[in-house]
Amino acid sequence: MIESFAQDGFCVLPGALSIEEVTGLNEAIDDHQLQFPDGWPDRGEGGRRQCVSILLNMPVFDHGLLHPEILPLVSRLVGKELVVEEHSVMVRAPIAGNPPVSKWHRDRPNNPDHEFGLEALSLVYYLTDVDETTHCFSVVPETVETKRGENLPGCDGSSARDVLGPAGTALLFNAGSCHAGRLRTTTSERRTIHIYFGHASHAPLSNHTPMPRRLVEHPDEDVRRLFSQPNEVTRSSLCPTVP
Ligand SMILES: O=C(O)CCC(=O)C(=O)O
Ligand SMILES: [Fe+2]
Repeated sequence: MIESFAQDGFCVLPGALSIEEVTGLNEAIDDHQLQFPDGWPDRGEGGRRQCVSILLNMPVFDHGLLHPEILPLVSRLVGKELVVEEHSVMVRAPIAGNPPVSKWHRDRPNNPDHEFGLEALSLVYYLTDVDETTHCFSVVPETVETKRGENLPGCDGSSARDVLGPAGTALLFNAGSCHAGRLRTTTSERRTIHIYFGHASHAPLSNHTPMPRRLVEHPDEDVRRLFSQPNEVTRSSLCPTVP
């Protein structure tokens, strides 16, 4: 997996979640959408809704963050300063007509000083089956030498690879890689979890996700360390009330 990540800037992890785990997560999403509809704003792009606060209410999502087989790989890739930066769930609606064109982009810069060129690492879980008839995540392979070099190619998606797989598939990608959601005319909804990891000594990557107290103040020191670089929204939600 490490070699494949160094070669392409991403790797696919089949069967990362069991069918039972996927079912439990989808039920939690259904419940959350009913209880907290305002937490699911429509972000355009042919019907993309994304919730950044589901962790606060649904501890069933902790497993994907602390996954016993994936977290060691994440730690090996990012290094000893590993922290969790962002967590969200995305729901992309079916599209009856022509889909909008894909928006190719890099979420973050690459980091030439890092062994794998990583400023941020993203972990995506598919919670619905993804194939040629559904929306999918698509990413352009780039070697670690390219990412750490001075002549980063443009980002037009022409050599992108579509990541397909059943619900429970996971994907790790350098958030500095060129990627997009490839949207299709489809009757299927696509559901994904998006997690970003970064470095404790760098500024927080975003101010989107409030991390829950049960993780920030977790009894296990190794877990606490993952949440030791809280963004502002986390700090403000955890601080004691000022009279
Ligand atoms: O929907 C997707 O597969 C990609 C989404 C994405 O690139 C992002 O949220 O930054
Ligand atoms: Fe992105």
